Amino acid sequence: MTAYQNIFTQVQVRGPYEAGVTLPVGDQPRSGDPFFVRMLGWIGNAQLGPIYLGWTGVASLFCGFIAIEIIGLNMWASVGWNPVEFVRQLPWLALEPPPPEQGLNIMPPLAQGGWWLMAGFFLTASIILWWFRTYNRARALGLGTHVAWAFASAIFLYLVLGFIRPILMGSWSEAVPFGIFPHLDWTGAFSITYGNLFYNPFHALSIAFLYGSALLFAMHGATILAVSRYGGEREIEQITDRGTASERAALFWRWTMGFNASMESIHRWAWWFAVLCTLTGGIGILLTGTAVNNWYLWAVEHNFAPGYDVSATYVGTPLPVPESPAPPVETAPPAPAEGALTPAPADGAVIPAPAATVPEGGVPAQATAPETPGPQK
Ligand code: 07D
Ligand code: 07D
Repeated sequence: MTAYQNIFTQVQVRGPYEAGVTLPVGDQPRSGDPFFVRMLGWIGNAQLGPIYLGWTGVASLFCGFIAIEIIGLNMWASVGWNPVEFVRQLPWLALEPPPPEQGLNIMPPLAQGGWWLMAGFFLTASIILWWFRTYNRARALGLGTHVAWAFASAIFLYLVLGFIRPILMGSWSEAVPFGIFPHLDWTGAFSITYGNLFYNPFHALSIAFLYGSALLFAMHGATILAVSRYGGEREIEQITDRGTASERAALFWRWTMGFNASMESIHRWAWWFAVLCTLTGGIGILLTGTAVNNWYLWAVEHNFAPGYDVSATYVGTPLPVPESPAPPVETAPPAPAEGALTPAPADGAVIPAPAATVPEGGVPAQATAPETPGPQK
């Protein structure tokens, strides 16, 4: 039985090289002589090549190379051209977008985001050229263009993050920096700046589709591996021939959950989950700072987040500590209730801390939640 718990491809069929279908008139020939690599055969097809480059492929790689070059050289310059420091600090190095005072200037000084704009231009050109490649190659093979449209959904999020939203906000400084940890810092800061992205329903949808994609992928991958002893991976024949593999796979889920996807529909599920992850995500980012400034306050307004008083004063009456009477605690009078948050002083001054003395041994447990009514009758 364990022989069927296959994780890596165990059988590699070697035949003549697969040359591929005849290319449409006007297309360039495929380049490179194909050869077999056994280790590639463990994780995919053992045949490597030939590859179709075409002009979109060459142009995309060229633009991608320029972008990486600009980013890399800027990062290297930022450590004084020291190669050791460059490698050591690489995850923390950044190429930042223009500062806010440059607005949407497309010709800022190079050291003030000019390089960032140039790198962004070439990276975007590279990605879009690669999109055309996926579209054109699918057409050349007589396929549907589903891969291209799924990729377009990811490109939509990428463009929202670095191009469309910054334009709507009127400043390139809103865009994401290039850099491994710097782009994570940006992501964290973005969430905090706009009042916690968890309260953005589109972020929630995007997460649901992300997690859903992982779950579906696991279910589908596991199901097909589980029936590979019956030829389950030969999905096309299974759809038409109704072999035992397909039917057992379907029965497994019908018995487990009462419902099963079909051999075909499981791939529609997967496509939609993946596409909707970045599509809903892009909508969520597009709304942030443009239509909604603070997702937490938005959630309070829409009754799905509690409106705390965060003015650092105690709210509610002190609760007695079990077994001992609560020592008197001096608390400052509560701040005037002006909406959910105490507004920051207009002159930028620090909000004065409320006067509160802490008795020796710490403050006793305080009721910070609003008082709840007694049990409903
Ligand atoms: C496995 C397919 C292969 C792709 C890989 C990525 C580069 C970047 C560039 C050094 C699943 C290749 C990486 C070409 C090198 C320089 C300057 C895809 C697979 C292996 N992120 N992000 C990563 C990008 C955003 C976030 C890793 C790109 C948003 C979080 C990698 C973009 C936000 C975390 C990376 C982009 C965000 C990451 C691994 C573009 C919100 C992590 C990615 C173009 C969505 C994780 C240190 C991966 C990590 C991570 C690349 C955008 C958040 C460097 C190219 C602005 C929270 N991101 N990211 O495996 O380990 O993807 O970070 O939009 O925790 Mg990111
Ligand atoms: C980035 C699409 C563009 C990529 C392209 C690829 C190359 C390289 C090279 C192959 C990833 C180009 C490729 C150039 C090719 C080689 C070698 C897709 C991209 C075109 N979040 N969050 C999401 C969670 C928090 C924040 C999405 C979870 C905090 C921001 C996703 C949690 C804060 C943004 C998600 C969590 C925060 C997001 C991304 C948990 C930070 C976004 C979906 C459990 C403190 C993005 C609406 C995706 C978005 C996004 C998940 C927490 C910030 C579902 C699970 C509260 C700013 N978050 N997040 O597919 O769309 O990205 O938000 O805490 O912008 Mg989040």
